[in-house]
Amino acid sequence: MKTDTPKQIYLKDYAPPAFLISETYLDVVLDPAETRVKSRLSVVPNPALKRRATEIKLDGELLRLLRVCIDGAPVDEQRLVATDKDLTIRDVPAKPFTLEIETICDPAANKALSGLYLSRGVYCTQCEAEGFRRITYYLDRPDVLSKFRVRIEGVKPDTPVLLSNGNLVQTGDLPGKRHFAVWEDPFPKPSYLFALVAGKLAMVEDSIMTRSGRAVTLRIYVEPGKEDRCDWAMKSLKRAMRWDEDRFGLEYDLDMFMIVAVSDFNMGAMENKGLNVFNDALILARPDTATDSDYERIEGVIAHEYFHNWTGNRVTCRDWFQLCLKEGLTVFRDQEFTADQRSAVVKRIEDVRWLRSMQFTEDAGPLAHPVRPSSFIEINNFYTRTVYNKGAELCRMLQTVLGRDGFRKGLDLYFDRHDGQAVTVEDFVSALGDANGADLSAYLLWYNQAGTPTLDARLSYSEGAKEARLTLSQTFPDLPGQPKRKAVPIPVKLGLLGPNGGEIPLEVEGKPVDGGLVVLSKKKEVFTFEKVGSRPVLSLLRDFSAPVNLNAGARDKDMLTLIRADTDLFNRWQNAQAFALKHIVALASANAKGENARVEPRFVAAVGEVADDDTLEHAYRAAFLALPSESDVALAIGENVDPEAIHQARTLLRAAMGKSLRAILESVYERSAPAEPYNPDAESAGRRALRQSALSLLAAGKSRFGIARVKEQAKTATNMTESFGALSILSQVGGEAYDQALQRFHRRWKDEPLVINKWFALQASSPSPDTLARVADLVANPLFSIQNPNRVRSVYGAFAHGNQVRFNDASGAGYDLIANAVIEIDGFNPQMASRLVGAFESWRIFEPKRRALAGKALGRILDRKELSPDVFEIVSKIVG
Ligand code: 0A1
Ligand code: ZN
Repeated sequence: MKTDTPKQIYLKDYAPPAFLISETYLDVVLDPAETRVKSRLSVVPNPALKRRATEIKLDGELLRLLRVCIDGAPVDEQRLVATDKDLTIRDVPAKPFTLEIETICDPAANKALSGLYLSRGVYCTQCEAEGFRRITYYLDRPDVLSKFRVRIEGVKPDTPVLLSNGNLVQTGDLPGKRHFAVWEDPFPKPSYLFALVAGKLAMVEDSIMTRSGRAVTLRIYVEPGKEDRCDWAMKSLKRAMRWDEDRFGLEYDLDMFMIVAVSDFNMGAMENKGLNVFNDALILARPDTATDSDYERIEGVIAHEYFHNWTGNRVTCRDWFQLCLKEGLTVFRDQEFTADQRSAVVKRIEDVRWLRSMQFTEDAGPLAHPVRPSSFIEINNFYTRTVYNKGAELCRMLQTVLGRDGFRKGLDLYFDRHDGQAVTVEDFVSALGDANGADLSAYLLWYNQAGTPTLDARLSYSEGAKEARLTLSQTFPDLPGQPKRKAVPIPVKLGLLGPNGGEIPLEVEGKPVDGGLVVLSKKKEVFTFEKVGSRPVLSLLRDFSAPVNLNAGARDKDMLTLIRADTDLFNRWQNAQAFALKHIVALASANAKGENARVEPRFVAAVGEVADDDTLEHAYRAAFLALPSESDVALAIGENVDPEAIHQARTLLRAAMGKSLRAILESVYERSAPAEPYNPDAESAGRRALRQSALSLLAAGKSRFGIARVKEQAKTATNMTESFGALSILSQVGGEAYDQALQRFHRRWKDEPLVINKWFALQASSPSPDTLARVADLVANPLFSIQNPNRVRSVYGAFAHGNQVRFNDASGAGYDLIANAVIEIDGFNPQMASRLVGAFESWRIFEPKRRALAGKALGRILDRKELSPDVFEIVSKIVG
């Protein structure tokens, strides 16, 4: 907590560390309120620096300092200066020395969940980004890599399991029911990858043989009694390990890989070397407790954390500005993994839908920042959609330009050059370029500039010359506080469709266009395609080959052709979304003006054809039926937004689809049943997803068939996907059936926190006017705890981030509810508070009355004296 204005940290001020730590020995004696940590550090003046420093400044927070020794001799008080952030030791030797420090920390009091804390009696650590400094004084920065040896001591009955990174080298019993374990990690690592876990944990074990023939033991640790929910996580881990060998030639490097699931965790999971710590929501799954989406997320996050072992751990970041180096690349890798496990096109659709909705919103608002930011107050605020997901898009773009093999060659060179190092985005882009004899430096602009470029496309056709001329140009939106931006290279995958929907071969200057890819490398460029027999329809930005806003000015007729007949499945969906978006915007505007709005029957019919087409995958058809969200529509409108009008417009379109497509949807529902028993695989999940979309539209259209099926499904479903799916549809229908189903669900699952989170989230996301009152009840429910991040996300998070119409309620009560929660949570967990307050990022796009109310709520937060730097940074940017 602080009262003065927090300091900005700048990338341009990066300086290498004055000292390195070649070896780190930690002796941790666990105790809930007084954990004692003795460190012994082998400190070496940084040989790369000319000037020798005479003092060393170590990071440290919330520590009680007991003792400091250098080379075995106590350092007297005059040579020590401790603040609430660091410890400076003066007159240190000019040659390598041993530094010993003894401190005490208080895990039980740690509700910020950064550093060493207790989660339901289990000691665990979270050190990224700057949590290690809450365990001991250290050079807590990613460019200081050290070999760790850790001794953990605790009371055996309370902490029978003692874990840290690397290999277990010694264990032993001690008097007084105590015991210890010593772990050694042979790989030098930065402190943010350190982990320690101790507690009463059950374990599930498996093993895998790496492709070079090394046996690796795989262990998942969970709360006792939850062992039967680890099967999917273990299977996913094994598939991820194999995939990384096959696709990128990357093998695991220790004899053991461990995962621990904990109930209190600020994020999804953490890639600590050899000892990943997970939010239990991303490990535990059983058919009756987890939905298909949970299974897919578990698979993806397990893979993500595992892939970090190379992209993040073996090659790490020089400083936190380079965060995208590990996160963007690792998200890209997990996306590719999921695409291979499931349907590639459906995965791409899911990722693009999310990117457009979430990252484009961030990039268009007050929190916009480059994929590699140039300054920050609190690094924890930069684990963002931009760093992660736009960062992944940049890797994908580079792969598109280099081709899969070229990209692989580039990554091989990156690991050859930089294994064991802490590097920058420039190092990454250079390795990709050098391996392919290409100069990719222009792509660095993508890393350094905020904002989503708009790609304009105009196609003209000359009958006489048989030529199609495509004019591509780019612009950046005005963003307050962002400098003028330069044109970026934009890879554009495209196709031209002939009169019968057939692909016209692309030829420019007599040469075929490889992979249908052109690159716009200036502000504006014209591409002339030859030998085009008749006026073609343009299929643009296939595969979403660059993260841009597309303005193709296409005619409705051409868009409908593409929805029906594009040979590229991704673009069929992309055009359907664009059409739907334009359509809902028009309906909302008519609605706001009190005009009569008419649903476009050609669009509904085209979507119906796709839904009915059994030659297409079920999951793909389900994705097709999902309309853009209300916040997507708000983003497209961009100013003076009336969320009620959007809600009504979207509801109207869904009801019209449900009514007009009734026969198709009923038949699709009947013929898509998955095989029993429940199987979480992609094919069965796709069938369930399509049935759910069909039922949901049928219910929106008030189909008796649909509503009867939903009611029955809510009572009889034997898996969580169908059970919760039915409950969600009932929440749209409302009335007694919904209330009864909610009660039944609660009775059945009240002892299962992960399932009850769904029950909370569903009610908090309801557009119904009584939701504000319900949320007040939910947070008073004994099952709610404001200190548990999953609970906070499922109530406040679901409400603020996922319920546009009620969060932006005309009364302002939604804003007040969240502002109060932010203030309360900031008192103990700033990271969680600052994520929640981010929900206000779009406040300026709403109509004046709502804007005024939101501004007032934000002002109330900013007026608080005791605001964390985390929340201060976000709110001050949002307010502008
Ligand atoms: N590196 C992890 C995410 C993570 C980041 C920060 C955390 O605490 C502030 C925790 C986890 C990942 O990408 O999975
Ligand atoms: Zn990550």
